[in-house]
Amino acid sequence: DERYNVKETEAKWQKTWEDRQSFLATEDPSRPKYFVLEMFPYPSGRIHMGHVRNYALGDVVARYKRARGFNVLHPMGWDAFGLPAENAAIERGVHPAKWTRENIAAMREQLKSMGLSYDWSRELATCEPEYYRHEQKMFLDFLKAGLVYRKESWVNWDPVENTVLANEQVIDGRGWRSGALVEKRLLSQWFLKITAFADDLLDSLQTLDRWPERVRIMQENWIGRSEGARLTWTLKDRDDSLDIFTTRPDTLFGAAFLAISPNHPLAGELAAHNPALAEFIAECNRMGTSEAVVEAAEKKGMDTGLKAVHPFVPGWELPVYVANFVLMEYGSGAIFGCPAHDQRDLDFARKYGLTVKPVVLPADADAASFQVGDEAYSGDGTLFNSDFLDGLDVPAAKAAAIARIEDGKIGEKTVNWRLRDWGVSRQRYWGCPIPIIHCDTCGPVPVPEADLPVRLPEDVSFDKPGNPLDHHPTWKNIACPCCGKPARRETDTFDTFFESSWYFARYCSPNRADVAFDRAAADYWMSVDQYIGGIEHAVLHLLYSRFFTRALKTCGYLGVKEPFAGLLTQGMVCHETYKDEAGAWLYPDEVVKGEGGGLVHAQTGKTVALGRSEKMSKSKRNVVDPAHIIATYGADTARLFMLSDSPPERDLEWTEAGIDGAWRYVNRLWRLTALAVDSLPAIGTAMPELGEAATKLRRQVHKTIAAVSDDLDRFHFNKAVARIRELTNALGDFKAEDAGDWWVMREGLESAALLIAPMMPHLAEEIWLELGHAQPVVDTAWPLAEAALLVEDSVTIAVQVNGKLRATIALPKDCDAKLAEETALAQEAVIAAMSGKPPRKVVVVANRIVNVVV
Ligand code: ANZ
Ligand code: ZN
Repeated sequence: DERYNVKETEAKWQKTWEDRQSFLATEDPSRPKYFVLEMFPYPSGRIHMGHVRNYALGDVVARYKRARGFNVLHPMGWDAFGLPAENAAIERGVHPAKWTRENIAAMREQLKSMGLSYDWSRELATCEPEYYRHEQKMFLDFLKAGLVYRKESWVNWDPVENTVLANEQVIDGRGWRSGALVEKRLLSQWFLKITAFADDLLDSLQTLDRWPERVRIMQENWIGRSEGARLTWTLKDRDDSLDIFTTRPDTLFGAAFLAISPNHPLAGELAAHNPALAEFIAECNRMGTSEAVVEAAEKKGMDTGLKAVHPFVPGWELPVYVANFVLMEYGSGAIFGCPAHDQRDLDFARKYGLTVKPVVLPADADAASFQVGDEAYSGDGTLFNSDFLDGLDVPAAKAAAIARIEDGKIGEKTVNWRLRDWGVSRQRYWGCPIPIIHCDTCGPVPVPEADLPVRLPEDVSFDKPGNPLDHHPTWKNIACPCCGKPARRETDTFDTFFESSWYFARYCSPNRADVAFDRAAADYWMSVDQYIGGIEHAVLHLLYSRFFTRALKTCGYLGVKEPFAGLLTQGMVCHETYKDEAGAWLYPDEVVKGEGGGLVHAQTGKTVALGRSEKMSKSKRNVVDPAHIIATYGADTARLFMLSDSPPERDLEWTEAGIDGAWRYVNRLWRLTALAVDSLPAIGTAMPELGEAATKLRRQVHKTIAAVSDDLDRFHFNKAVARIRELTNALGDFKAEDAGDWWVMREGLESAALLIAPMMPHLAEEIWLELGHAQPVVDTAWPLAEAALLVEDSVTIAVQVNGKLRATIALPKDCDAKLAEETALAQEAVIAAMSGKPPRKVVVVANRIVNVVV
C-alpha cells in the first residue's frame, strides 16, 4: 500500500511551475486583469502562522481567478526598512543591510516551500536604492505640488542616550534601554499634507463597497469630520481673546468654565509668572500629550485666575482653566465646558466644584425635576434654561446659536478634522534618506533630481547611541546645490510607512529603473482588485496608501485614486497557552497529556496549567513554527488547515487534531485516486448510459462544482473545503460496478482535483497527473457545472433543425425557454446542421422539444 510522498511531490510541482514560468504576469489587454495582493512581510527572519494564513488566503484567490480566465498579477516583496534591523545591529553587531538581506533570503525559501503562485520576477525589497530612489523623487514632486512642508514637532528624547526614541521604544514613559524618564523635544520635521485630501478620503469610502464595513468605519473615525463652530470669548481685563471649537453651540447656556491645553500659547505666557502653573504644565507634558494617553488619564486642571465673558450674556464671567484633557492639536486647543452634557466636563466640574446646569431636556423628562447625576446626558431633547434657544430641538438650537454667533461676528460655523498631517521624519538610520540639503544661506534645498538616489551609506557604526548618519565622518557634508557653500545633508529618514504606501503600484513595473511606474502597465493593472491582510493595518497603512495614491495621481504618476478596490481582513491564528508550576510560559511542544488525562510537562512530568487561547505570540510562547509543520506534513496540509475551520475574517484556532485531520484528508484523496485509476475509462470517453446511483453521484459532483465556485467568489473558503470533503466522502463510499459508474468516478475525481487546486495545488497536480492528464492543472480551466444537473428533476428533450432530429439535451424540468434555446444552439450537431446560417425562428415546447428553423 503506497503512501503519498509529500516532500518529493511538492518539490517536484514547485519546480514544474517555476520551469514553465506559470505565474509570470504580462499585460494582456485581451483578457480581464486581476491584481491580487497580500500585505508584504517585514523580513524578521522566519515566517509565522499569521503569514501562512495570509498567503494561503491570497493564493486561493489568485489560483482561482487564474483558472477562471483572468490575467492574474500576484506579486510578493519585502517591507525591508525598520527598527528591528537596527536593533539587531546594536545587539548583535550585524549590519542592518546584511541582517535584512539574509532574512529575506531565508523567508523567500520558506514562502517558496508553501507553493504560492507568485510572479517572483517582480519581487522587490524596499531597502534597495533601486526601490527607494523613486520615493525620493516622489517626495520632491510632492514638495513642488505643495503637498510637503516643514514644521516643528514633538519627539521623544532620551536624556541619557541623547537620542530620539521611536514611540515603541518608550516603555511606561522610560527609554527602553537607558530606563531614563523620556522628555519631549521640539524638532523641525517634514510633513505630508494628508489633510489636503481629507474630504475626498472620507467621501470616497462610500465607493469602497468591497471593503469590510468595520474598516470603513475605522477610517471614518480616524479622519473624524466634526461640524461645529469657532467662537471667540473676550477675556476680562485683557486685550486679547480666546478662540474655542465646539460641536455643541446649542449647550452654550450650560457652560461652566473654559479650558485651554497645557501647550496653548496663553498657558505658556501665564506660566512665565506662575510657578505652580508652570509645574502643572510640566507634569502634563511628562505624562505625554497623545490622544491615547490623555483619554486614559485622570482629568485634571488648574485655574488660571482669568475670567472669560459669556458671548450671549453680558456680565456672566466664567473661570479659565488649563486642563490636561484639552489637546493642542485639535480645534483651537481651547474649549468651553458644559458639564451637564459632556462626561469629561462633568468629571471635571465635580472635581473642582463647578456648576452643573442642564440645558437639554430628554423627551421623557420633566423640566422641574430633571437632574444630572454621575452621567452626563449627551442625547437629543428640547432646549431649556437657554434664553432664545428654549423650546428648540438640538439641531435647530445648534443652527440658531451659530446664526447668533455669526450675526455678532464672534465666530462662525466650521468643520474640524481629527486627521493630522503625516509627520514622516524619523531620526533613524535604517530607512530611506530624505533628499534634502540644509544650507545656512539657502535653507532646506531639494537634492537635484540628477543626484538621486541619495544612497544610504553602509559604512556606519552603531557604537554610539543615536543616528549613525549623524556620526558618519563624511556623508553629511555636501556643497549646497544652490550657492555651492558647504552644507549638510538631512540625516533623518522616512517613516517606514512611506515605503508601504506605494509598493503595490511598483509591482506593475518593478524593473523599470528610470521611472517608478510604467504608466501603461500601471493603467492596466491598477487598482489592486483584492488586497488581503491583517486588521491591524485597517487605519494607518490603508489611509496612507489612499493618500499617496491621490498625491501620485495629482503629480501625474497614476490614473487612479483608490489603491485597493477590494479588501479582506483576516483574523488571527490563535493557540492555547500553557504555564508551568512556577508560572513560566511553555511552548506547545513542551506539553503532553499525562496519564491522568491532565496536561504535564514533557520532560519533568510536572503539572501544566492550561490558559485560554490567544493570538500566537512569542511572548506567550503559544507558537507553532510553520517550517516544522510544512516539513512534517507538507504545504498542502498546512494550507488546507488554514482555510478549513473558520471564515477568513474570523480568528482561527490552531490544534493538533485539526492539522492531523487535514493530513489524513490529503492522504485519503490521494489513495482514493490511486485505487481507482486502473478502472477508470480513458480521458474523453463519451458518457455511457448511467444507472440511478451514478446519476445521483454525478448530480452531487456538479452541485459541488457550482457551490464551491460560489463559495470562492464570496471568500467562503471554509465552506468550499467542507463541500469538497463531502464530495470526497461520496466518491469514497461509491461502489462502482459498471462502465457508467466508472465514468462518473472519473468525472468526480477530476472535478475534485480541479476544485482543490486553489487550496492544495500540489496534491491537485499529482492527482490530475495520475488521472492521465498531460497538461498541468495550472493551465487547466476551472470546471463548469452543467445547469441541468443542479436541479433535482431534469428532462431529456429533442432538438430539431428544419424538422430533423439533431441532438438530445438534458435540461432542468420546466426551465425557461431562453436556457433551452441557448443550450440547444450550443450543441455541436446543431451548429453543424445549421451550417453557418442564423436561426430564423426557434420554437421551444417546454419539456418536449426545441425546433430550430434556418
Ligand atoms: C462644548 C461641548 C458641550 C462639547 C457638550 C461637547 C459636548 P469632536 O466630536 O471630537 O469634534 N473639544 C474641542 N476642542 C478640543 C480639544 N482641543 N481637546 C479636547 N477636547 C476638545 O469633539 C468636539 C468637542 O470636543 C467640542 O465640543 C469640545 O467640547 C471638545 F455638551 O464644546 B464641546
Ligand atoms: Zn546655499
